[in-house]
Amino acid sequence: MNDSTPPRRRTARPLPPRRAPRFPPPALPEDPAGLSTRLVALAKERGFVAAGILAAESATTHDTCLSWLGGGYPGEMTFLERDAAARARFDEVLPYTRSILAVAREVTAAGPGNVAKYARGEDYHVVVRRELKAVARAFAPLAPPGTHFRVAVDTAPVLEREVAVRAGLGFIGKNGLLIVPGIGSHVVLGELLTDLVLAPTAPPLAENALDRCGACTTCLTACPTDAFVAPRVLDARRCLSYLTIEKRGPFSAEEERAVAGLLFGCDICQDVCPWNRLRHPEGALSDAGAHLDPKELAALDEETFLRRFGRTALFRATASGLARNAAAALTRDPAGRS
Ligand code: B12
Ligand code: SF4
Ligand code: SF4
Repeated sequence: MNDSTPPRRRTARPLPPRRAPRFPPPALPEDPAGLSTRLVALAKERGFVAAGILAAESATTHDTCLSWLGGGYPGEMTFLERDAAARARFDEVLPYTRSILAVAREVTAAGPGNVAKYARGEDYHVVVRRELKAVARAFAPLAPPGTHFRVAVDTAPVLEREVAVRAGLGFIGKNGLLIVPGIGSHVVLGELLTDLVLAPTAPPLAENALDRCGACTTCLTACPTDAFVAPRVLDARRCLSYLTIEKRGPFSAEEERAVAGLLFGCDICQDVCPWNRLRHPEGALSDAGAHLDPKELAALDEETFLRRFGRTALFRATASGLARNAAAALTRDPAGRS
C-alpha cells in the first residue's frame, strides 16, 4: 500500500439548468415484471453472461466518486472531473431515465501477453454497443409506444460498476472490479437506459452484504506499483493501466521502469484473483493479439496506427502513447522479447 494523501471531499461543478426533454416519457406498462424478465432473457440470448435491471433514481456512490476525484487519484483523466456532476443522475444520459438494463460480457481472451486481455480482438465498445442495440430492437415491439432507449458502454458519464452491483450482477472485489460469481472479473460492462418503468430484478442492497473477498488480499499485494491506497481505492496515477493507456506525454524514469514491458493495460490484479482461476487458469496459452512487437510499435506513425488499431480498444492509447510504451519496453529489453 502506498501512503498517498487521503481523499478530500470535493463538490462537483454544477450541471447547467435542465433543459426540457424533447419527448415525454412513455405510459406505465401493464406488466413491468414480465417485461423485465423478457429483457434480461434477450440480453442473455445476445451473449451477455450476466444481466439485471435496476430502477434508475440516482447514483448512490456519487459521494465516493467525488472523494476519489478530490484525492487527485485520477491524474490526467480530466474527463472524469468534467463529467462528475452528470454521473450523479442518469437522466443526463437519457431524459426521464427510469430503468437500466446492466450487462456484463465475458472477456474470453486467455494467457499472458503485453496487451491486456480485454483489448485483444475487436473493440469491446463496438461489440457491446452492437449487441445492446440488437437487444433494444428485439424488445421495442413489447414496450409501450414512445419508449426510448440509449446504450452506454464506458464512454457515457455512468458509474458502471455501481449500476452493475445494484442490478445484481455481482460484487466489487478489493481490486475495485466487478466480479460475477461463477465467471470472475474478466468482463466488460454496458447499460441500456430506458424511460420505461421496469421491475428491478435484484433486491435492495444491504450494506457490506456484498463483500465476498473475505480475508483475501492477494490482488492488493500482487500489484507491482502498490497502486491501491486501500481495498477498492485505486491511485490511478500509479496504475500500469493508466500509465500505458491514459497518460499522455513522456514517462518519468520511475514510470518507465514500472511499466515493465507492458504495451497496453494490465491484468495482474485480476489474474491472481481466485474468482478468475477457474475460467482463466494459470498457464493458459496466449491467443492472437496477446503480444505486440515493441520494435514495430516504436516506429508507429499515425496512418499505420489508424489502420492497425482503429477498430480496437488500443486506439485509446493514441499512436504516440503506444510508441512511448514500446520505447520503454525496448529500454528494458532491447531485443523486444518482453
Ligand atoms: C477511469 C477508468 C479507469 C481508470 C481508473 C480506474 C478506477 N478504479 O476508477 C484506469 C485507467 C486506471 C482504469 C483501469 C482499468 N479498467 Co477501467 N474504467 C474507468 C471508467 C471509464 C470510469 C471509472 C470511474 O468512474 N472511476 C471513479 C471511481 C470513483 O471509481 P472507484 O474508486 O472504483 O469506486 C466505484 C466502484 O468501485 C463502486 N463500488 C465500490 N464498492 C462498492 C460497493 C457497492 C455496494 C456498490 C454499489 C458500488 C461499489 O462505487 C464506486 C463509486 O462509483 C470505467 C467505465 C465507467 N464509465 O464506469 C472503466 C471500467 C471500470 N474499467 C474497466 C476495466 C476492464 C479496466 C482494467 C481491468 C483494464 C486493464 N486490464 O488494464 C483496469 C483495472 C484497474 C483496476 N484495478 O481498477 C471495466 C471494469 C470491468 C469490471 N469487471 O469491473 C470498466 C467498467 C469499463 C467497462 N465498461 O467495462 N480504468
Ligand atoms: S491493473 Fe496492474 S497496476 Fe493497476 S492496480 Fe491492477 S495490478 Fe496494479
Ligand atoms: S484477489 Fe482476493 S481480495 Fe482481490 S478481488 Fe480477488 S478475492 Fe478479492
